[in-house]
Amino acid sequence: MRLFVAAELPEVLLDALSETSALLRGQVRGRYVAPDSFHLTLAFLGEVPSSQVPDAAAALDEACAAWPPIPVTLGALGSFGRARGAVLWQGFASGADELGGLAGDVRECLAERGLAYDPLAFSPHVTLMRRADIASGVLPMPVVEKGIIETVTLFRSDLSGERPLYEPLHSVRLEAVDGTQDPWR
Ligand code: 2AM
Repeated sequence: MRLFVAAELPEVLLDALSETSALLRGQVRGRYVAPDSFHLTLAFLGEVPSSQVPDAAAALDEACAAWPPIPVTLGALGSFGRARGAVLWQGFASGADELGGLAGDVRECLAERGLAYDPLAFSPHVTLMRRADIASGVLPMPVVEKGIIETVTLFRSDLSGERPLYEPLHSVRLEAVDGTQDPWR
């Protein structure tokens, strides 16, 4: 099965990303990611035998054990690939270093269990569109918002239907070690 590990996004960030996506709809042609599929990929494993799912879940548990919830702020729009067939995403204005640390720990714990992942350097982003034509026109200003990342999930990606379906297989909550209520302070 096709697996990846992603941080789930709180409602406040999903709403802001949906608003950015709605602004783009008036201006950019391409395939829009459905708002209920927005996520922040930490590690992409690709095809993995189902017998190794417990190892991947254990890697997640270990990697996340030391991480408290991570405050983040959405940032600028960016793109990967060709201007007439781009992956268009929204990045992070704050929290990127912590997200990089978490992604590094997830990847290390996967590797320790013999699980391979795409070694491309981690670049925190939430994909809003694929095959976007951004060659002409100006992109709108994205909606930015603050939120707290509290859940990391192992997903199965099912590409057999009209649009990708992401099925959560195992989730870990990031817990504040000292009982701090407000991670912004
Ligand atoms: P994305 O993070 O840029 O959106 C499931 O395919 C998720 O894993 C998608 O969110 C996808 O891109 C991400 N991903 C990361 N590396 C990938 C790769 N090499 N192939 C496919 N998807 C990848």
